[in-house]
Amino acid sequence: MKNDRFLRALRCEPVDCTPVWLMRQAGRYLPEYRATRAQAGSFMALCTNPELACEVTLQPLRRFALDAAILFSDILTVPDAMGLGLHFAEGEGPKFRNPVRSAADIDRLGQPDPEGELRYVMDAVRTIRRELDGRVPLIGFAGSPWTLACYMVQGEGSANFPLPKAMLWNEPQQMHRLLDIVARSVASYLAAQAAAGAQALMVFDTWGGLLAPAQFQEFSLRYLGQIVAELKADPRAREVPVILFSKGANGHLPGLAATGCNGLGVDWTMDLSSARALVGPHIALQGNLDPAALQASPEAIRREVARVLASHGKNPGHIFNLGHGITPDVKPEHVAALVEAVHELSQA
Ligand code: 1CP
Repeated sequence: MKNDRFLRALRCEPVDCTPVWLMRQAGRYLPEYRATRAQAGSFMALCTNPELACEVTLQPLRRFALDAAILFSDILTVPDAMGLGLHFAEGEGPKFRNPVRSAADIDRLGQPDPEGELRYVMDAVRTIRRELDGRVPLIGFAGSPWTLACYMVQGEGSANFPLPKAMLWNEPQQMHRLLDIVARSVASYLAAQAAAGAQALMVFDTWGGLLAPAQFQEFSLRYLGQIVAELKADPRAREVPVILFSKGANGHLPGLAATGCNGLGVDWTMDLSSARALVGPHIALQGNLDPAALQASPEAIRREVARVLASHGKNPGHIFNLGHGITPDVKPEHVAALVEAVHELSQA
């Protein structure tokens, strides 16, 4: 590995400067991504073609001195492989043809074979590892059971996901049956990504913050813990560090840390100094610049980077990232300013 800063920081070992990667670093803010997506014809055509998925994974690394690559795919490939029929209507977000609305719908769900229905993802991981040639580590990922259940029950994106929320109060046993099969599917999918070459694994719990504390424990945290436990018991994944990111749930960082994961994502609503005080020194923290700061001038971005770095301080275990994904309206020059500032200011 030519650049192992990201993996060292994830193990809370000393680094020459703070490693940085960005959620959604491959995506629509890059003109070369838009060109490759147009060539593929659709987002799913891009995801299911390992050569093109590899190409868009590498595009941001050609422009910026990022310290990790993240597999180009989507969290919704797993429910698609469970039979829900993912599609993207032009100009709209993802939708499922067969959402989960009843006990009978849950009975029909199968656990996908990562080297079967999801083989295209494993082939993308193998292709990217070969093309990266040890330059930087590759991060594999999946959605959390709760976040995937939100889309599976609602059938599409939503601001507050009323249907899955109604299910958790009206039919909690059905929601648990759904979360359990999704958790087993996600654990086996992540272990297979590790076997195919992913060097770190991240679980995106984008909608964890929609839940009140008691529901967060019961419907999100419990299944995140089940996934970490399964990965740590699997010889294919045992040595591969796991990062959990529950957006909007910074108050739950101690519970998330207690799962035995190696790193935690932090959104921008809590300072890293406070997050560190909650979890102690032995777990890495990843974050947490407000993604909207990328709209500001390069000078302002540099000041905000300095503030985030100072909030964590010089102690080991910080991976710089945004508090959520890059939006499509961001100028690539502003991303360049961010990455440069992280490396320069953390060295000084
Ligand atoms: O039009 C396009 O080109 C599609 C836009 C797009 C992209 C670039 C989607 C559809 N997915 C992705 C890639 C993607 N998604 C990655 C790639 C790696 C990288 O970070 O560079 C990752 C990690 C994801 C994960 C993902 N997909 C999450 C979790 C992280 C987060 O941002 O909160 C979620 C919630 C999704 C669902 C999804 N997929 C796509 C969209 C537009 C959405 C959001 C839908 C919604 O809630 O309305």
